[in-house]
Amino acid sequence: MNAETVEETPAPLGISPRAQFWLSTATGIASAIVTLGVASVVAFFFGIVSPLVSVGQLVIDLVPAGVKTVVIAVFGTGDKAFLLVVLAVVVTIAAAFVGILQWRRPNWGVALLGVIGALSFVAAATRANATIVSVLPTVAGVFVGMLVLRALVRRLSAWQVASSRRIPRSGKAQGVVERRQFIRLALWSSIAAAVAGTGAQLLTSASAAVTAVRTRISLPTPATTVAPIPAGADLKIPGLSPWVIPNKDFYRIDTALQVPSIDPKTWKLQITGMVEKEIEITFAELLKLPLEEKYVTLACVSQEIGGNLIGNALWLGYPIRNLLAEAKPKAGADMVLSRSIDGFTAGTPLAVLQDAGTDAILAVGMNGEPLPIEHGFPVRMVVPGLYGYVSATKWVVQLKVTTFAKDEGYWTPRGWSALGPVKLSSRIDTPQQGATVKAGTVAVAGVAWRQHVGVSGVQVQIDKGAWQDAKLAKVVTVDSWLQWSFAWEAKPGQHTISVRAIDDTGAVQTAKFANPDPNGSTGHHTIQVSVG
Ligand SMILES: Nc1nc2c(c(=O)[nH]1)N[C@H]1C(S)=C(S)[C@@H](COP(=O)(O)O)O[C@H]1N2
Ligand SMILES: [Mo]
Repeated sequence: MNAETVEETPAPLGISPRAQFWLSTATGIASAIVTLGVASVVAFFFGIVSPLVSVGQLVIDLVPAGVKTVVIAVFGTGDKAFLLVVLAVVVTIAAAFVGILQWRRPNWGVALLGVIGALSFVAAATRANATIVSVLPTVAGVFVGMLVLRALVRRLSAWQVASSRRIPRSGKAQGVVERRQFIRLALWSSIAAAVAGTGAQLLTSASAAVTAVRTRISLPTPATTVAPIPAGADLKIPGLSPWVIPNKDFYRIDTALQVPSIDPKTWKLQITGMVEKEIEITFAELLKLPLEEKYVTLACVSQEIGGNLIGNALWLGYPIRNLLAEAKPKAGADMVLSRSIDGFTAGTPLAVLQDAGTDAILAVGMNGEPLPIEHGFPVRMVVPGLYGYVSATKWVVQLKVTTFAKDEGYWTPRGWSALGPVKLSSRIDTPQQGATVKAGTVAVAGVAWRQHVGVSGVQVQIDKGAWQDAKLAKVVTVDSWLQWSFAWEAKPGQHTISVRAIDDTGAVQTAKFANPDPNGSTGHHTIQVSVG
């Protein structure tokens, strides 16, 4: 063996360009974790929402209605999870960019972080009920994030400089100490921030205190109760939605990224605006009033034909008309703008809320329990016959008597109609679209609704044949949906099944297709099934 071949080729000096790229990316991500972690902890201590939530909320409020409709159509009630995933991806890319920039051009990364911070500042400052305190999490998080970003890039430079030299005798690259210092700072700062931030987020979103208060509430016995659900109202056919949807399965739609947690002790409702007498009522006072029970089906205007943004529940509450009668709306008023603590608003015709036959209520109970937190605890509105976006304000804190000319609800400037009466509609629950069923008698069943008007007939059409009457379940109230069933003699092959409803005025559900926006979808729910 000859001496030259034994000699090692010297290791390349410095950090390779590719490693520099990834290390500076990691630097940016570590700084982002620190920024968000510090912000979440500060937010927790002040009992306010963290920047990620306020930025997400701003996105929700700014996203064009069309995009939102698509997102809701695709992800349904998972729309917020989708937004969070998108936000996480955007934050990661932005963070990587900040790190790379700071590495290539010192202080540019810090400046970019400042710009991103400014956006978050605006998001926090423009939220409903924003105060000086609202921007503290952003300011603190961005400040500490900037310090960590600078420190990390400095250490990375020190490592780079040191590793460009050789250890005199061995010829190996130097910089072991600097490398260790960089990795230590990057790891410890991001682990500490991630743990503290996640802890703070969990404590905030679980709103442990309010959850505990809610479970201790015992609702008063209603002054007016409903009879038990009559036999025959719930057909109990496998695959058919139950007539009353349990709270845990009830659809949820709102713009709140973080569910408001309201302590009922501090809750009050104000009735203001065009009234002779302003009224304020506390939760304790509300519970002392004679409460009424009502079955009402709540429906979302965003529901596609055949969709499931609809549910029927037993609500407990107090008629809004009684409170309005006390406040005495002034002449000329035609709308009540209800406001949630989170800034959401709905514009409801004053006449509907005053109508003795409509039973619009301030609800405190849902299916025998206090309202679940995500369904509006402690108090929400429920108005039979109107889509949720113009009537069913959750976490409601104010009713402003006003006019449609002067005011508009949250969704109106976003392209949805100011008025939102529920349209006559029906749905096939079983069999499901694309199902294979056995030849013979098949139970086709579903629901039909036109709250506050009532449904008097449901018809089924097989393969474009004649419309045939379905059997209706027992009607409990015109304010709730109605189940129906149809015994279909299924013959082998591919078949199409459509459904339409007829309301109590004799109107037949239109076949004309319409998208949910601006005021509710129309068309017949139609499914394809194979009979084997
Ligand atoms: N505060 C608040 N209340 C709200 C909303 C909202 O975004 N924020 N969305 C409304 C809409 S669009 C619907 S369909 C119903 C849904 O009520 P649920 O989530 O209890 O089913 O709530 C209404 N009340
Ligand atoms: Mo809705």
